[in-house]
Amino acid sequence: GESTNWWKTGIIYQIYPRSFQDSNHDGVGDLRGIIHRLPYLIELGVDAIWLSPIFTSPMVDFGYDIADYTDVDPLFGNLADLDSLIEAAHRHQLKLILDLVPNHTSDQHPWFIESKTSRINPKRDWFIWRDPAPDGGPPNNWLSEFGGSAWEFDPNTNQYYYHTFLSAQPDLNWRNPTVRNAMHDVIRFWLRRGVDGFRVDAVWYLIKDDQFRDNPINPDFHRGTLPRDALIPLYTADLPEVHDAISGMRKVLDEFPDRVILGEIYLPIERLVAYYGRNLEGVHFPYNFALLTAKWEARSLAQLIDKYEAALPLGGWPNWVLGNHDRPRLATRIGADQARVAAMLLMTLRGTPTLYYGDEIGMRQVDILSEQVRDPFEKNVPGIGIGRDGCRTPMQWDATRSAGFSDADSWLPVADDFRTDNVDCFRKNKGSLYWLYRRLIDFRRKHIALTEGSYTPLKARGDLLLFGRELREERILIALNLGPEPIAVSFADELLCGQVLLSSFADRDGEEVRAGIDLRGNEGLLMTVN
Ligand code: TEU
Repeated sequence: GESTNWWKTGIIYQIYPRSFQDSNHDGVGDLRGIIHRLPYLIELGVDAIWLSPIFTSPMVDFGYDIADYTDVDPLFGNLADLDSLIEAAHRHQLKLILDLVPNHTSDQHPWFIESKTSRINPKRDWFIWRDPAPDGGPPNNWLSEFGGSAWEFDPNTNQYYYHTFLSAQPDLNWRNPTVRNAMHDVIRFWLRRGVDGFRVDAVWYLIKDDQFRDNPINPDFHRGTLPRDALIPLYTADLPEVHDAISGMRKVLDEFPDRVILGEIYLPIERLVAYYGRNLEGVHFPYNFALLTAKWEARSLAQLIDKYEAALPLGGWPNWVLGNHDRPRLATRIGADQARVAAMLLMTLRGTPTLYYGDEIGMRQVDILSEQVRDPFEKNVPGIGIGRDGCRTPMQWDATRSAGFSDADSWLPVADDFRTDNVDCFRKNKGSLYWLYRRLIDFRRKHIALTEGSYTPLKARGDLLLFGRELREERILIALNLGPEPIAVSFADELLCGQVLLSSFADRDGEEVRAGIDLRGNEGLLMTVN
């Protein structure tokens, strides 16, 4: 039924394909590599894999600049490899989600190459072209997310084209119905091939002001100075017409049974939830990135969770994220001790968790020497400390060369802790973060209160965050200690007793809980109570 959709009860695992597993000795991950590592994902217990883009691309933004939406880049393999991956994944009840990048193409995409040829080319209006300002400069003050003006001059036709990101990523014109249809065909192409859905890139940017009005000047626009919420440009993001464009894609998706469409949207919660659509005709859920920037403190977290729960539209399904390929690694943000507590939080909150590859082994943000920087964003806007290479380093499988990721030198350096911090070592150690994830994932599967149950905030005081998940007669309590000092938790007023299902230190299974319990520093506890 509706309430047991796989994308609601399941766990999504994000793979950055360049960095997961290399199979052809070029130091870059690929599809065959992912197939080879499927047993790992099955053992971990996740339900779906989302692949960052694997399509034909000059790789200026590592695949987020697409030159052919319906083919696989040779770096990653070919269509037959993708078919094999779909088939192998499905054989093990794993779903496969692809990354759809509808906002922009590569400047090497045939659509753009054609569009560039002349002002009267039939594809001219597939992109956003404007005359120069009277002084010959850009048409208006719109800025690129990746630094500088968002307009690039084309001397051949004497007009500028618009790019939200790099100039190598021209924006498609989503006001043009032909563009929409072309993207709908892309969606159908992959769904027919058996893909289970899409994570849709940068979807809040799809529509721009049709009068091309200047954005209000924001001196803090450049990244790193403010949380992103304060930086939403008025005329180039989150415009009302974007919802119609999204529901158009959703309709196509709904031509196929059991598929999912998830939106990448960085907006404050009040604006984010509009992306479910007024009648849930938008994305199945807009990614909730609140925990990526949240203050790691009990009261702030509790407030954030409450705010999100309260903002959800009726029937709108929640979700949570602790890391992705654009943001600094969790273990570095909050520290290795709290990464265990965070694992427990992610796997016990109400809503679909998305787990970023390597976070299950506590991979850290890697310092990249300036001469080794690969991220075009970091190259364009250097020195603001938010480069993305450090969270995209090779998966740490074992203690051999390139961490078992490749038998060649890897495209980004492997973290220098890889000899001790890797899957191979952690698998042998039942007290590891890896095993904590495995057990949490297993509990999530066994206790439907954790997937379909209600969420009840109970306490957020000092370093203690306490909440409940409940479904029919099953009642689970989650107590998290966000600090290094022990905490005595008392349930006296609630007359609770029960037993420990799991400590984040994995050494208290089955312990009795009577009217209260002691938490050690940095400990999380999962308990059943009656
Ligand atoms: O990111 C969109 C986005 O919001 C960027 O501003 C992102 O936050 C950026 O990486 C700064 O940290 C998506 C992808 O996730 C990103 O990897 C791509 O570079 C971008 O779209 C362009 O396709």
